[in-house]
Amino acid sequence: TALACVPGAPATARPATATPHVAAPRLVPEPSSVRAVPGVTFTLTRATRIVARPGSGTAGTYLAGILRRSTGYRLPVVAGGAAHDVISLALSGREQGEAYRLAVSRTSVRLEAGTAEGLFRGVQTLRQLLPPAVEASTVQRGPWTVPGVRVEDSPRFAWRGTMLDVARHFFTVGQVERYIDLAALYKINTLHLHLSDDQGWRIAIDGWPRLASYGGSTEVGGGKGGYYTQADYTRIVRYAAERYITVVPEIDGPGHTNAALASYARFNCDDKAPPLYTGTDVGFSSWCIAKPVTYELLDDVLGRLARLTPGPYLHIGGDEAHSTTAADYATYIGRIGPIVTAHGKKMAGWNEIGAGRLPAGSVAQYWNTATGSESGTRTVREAVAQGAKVVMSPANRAYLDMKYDENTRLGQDWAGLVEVRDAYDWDPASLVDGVTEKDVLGVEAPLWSETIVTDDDIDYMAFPRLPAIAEIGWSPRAARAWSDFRLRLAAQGPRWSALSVNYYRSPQVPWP
Ligand code: TNX
Repeated sequence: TALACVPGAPATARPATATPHVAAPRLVPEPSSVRAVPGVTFTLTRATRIVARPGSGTAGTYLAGILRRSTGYRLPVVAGGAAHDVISLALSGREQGEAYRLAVSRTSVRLEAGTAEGLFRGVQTLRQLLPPAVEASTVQRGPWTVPGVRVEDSPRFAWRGTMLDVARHFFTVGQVERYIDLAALYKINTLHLHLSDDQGWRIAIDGWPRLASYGGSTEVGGGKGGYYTQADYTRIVRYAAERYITVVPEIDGPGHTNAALASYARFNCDDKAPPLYTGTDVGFSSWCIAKPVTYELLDDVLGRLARLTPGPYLHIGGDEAHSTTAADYATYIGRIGPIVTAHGKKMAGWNEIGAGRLPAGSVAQYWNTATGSESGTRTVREAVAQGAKVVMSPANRAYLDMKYDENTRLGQDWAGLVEVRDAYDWDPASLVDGVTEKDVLGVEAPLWSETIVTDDDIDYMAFPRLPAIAEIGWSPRAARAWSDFRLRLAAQGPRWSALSVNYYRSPQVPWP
């Protein structure tokens, strides 16, 4: 809007209720409603206390953990008391689910929500209202001011995810936890872990020890790979849960199964184990559809994961099964669905699963680049026709492993180059004919790791595109505009610097 061009005016598209020289808050994702309270600021001091009322879960201690490191203040978390110089977190009957409201006055910051999860989402907004240095891991100089503001907020979609491919390159528990914290700042609530692929099997399964010990022993490029013990996986699940993030584990099949096929000769139709694979081709492997052992294995694996995973979904992959006939593929989906259901979970899978018979409550994750009624949209429509919901991850918009431009050192370009604006400027409810708002469960940004090795690599590809996808998932359609988003994104740059996030300084964004 024109406002953004007026010096001294708030650089966002909101009404100019803020007093001059007090910039409107620059939040990502944009809340449903933000009203500035002119002339008011709250200042966090050495004496500030965090009042976390009963039922507020981890939100208070999580906030304290962040604020203590950078402010050096004690910031005790207490259950009640003082009305002044406090940040208070309380449950209220006015909101539900992830919704929250935040009110900043001269003497207090008041956060309320219907659930602990809602309070946790609200804490992320409060972090972004504080100066960027609040994100540092060492003590910084204040003042620690929060602009006077009233925020009312709730998410547009229930599933706001990111996927980490720990199969092509293995990432340690610590690396996954670091990524969880960065995602939490943008109100991501789902972590999809791609636990198996041709290049590696990454989770120990009782009774099938060679899956992890041999199938997990390498990765793309021939490095030493790795796998999670069940205790490791449980640590990740718990760490995510403390941030109100649901883990969705994926065991891919019938394609993308070479690491498992290499681990046990009897999984193969010809009883011969192929060698381990460290390249980046796709589509060459398949479970043996006719063999009972395939389903004995899947029952054990999915049963184990169901018991270790509190969330409602098991992701069964189903993508790019180019070495499985169409008839075998349909047979396979028809058999794996009831296995997932028998273990008390709902089935998620890539959009191809729409070609098979889906159990009630299934989720199809759309990764194709086709739009409208193009042929590549057929399977997701078939899934919707069976009552499935859709998570949108179109590769040319939502894939974090696509290069930004032709100079990007990391990543791939088979789905095109994906600059920040490409990642942001689309809508999940109007991409595919027959997949409308009511069919869309949410959005997800997958980070495939053929070229991704270090934390710096993860950061570079995820930031700033993960926040773009997170906003698509959270903010009301009407609140989203690229011209405004790029300014709010720019304000995140100093926060990422304080967090030591190696982000991509896109030329589309006016970084400070
Ligand atoms: C396609 S998209 C894949 C992955 C690759 C990715 C690389 C999909 C469901 N499968 O196996 O890692 O492209 O961009």
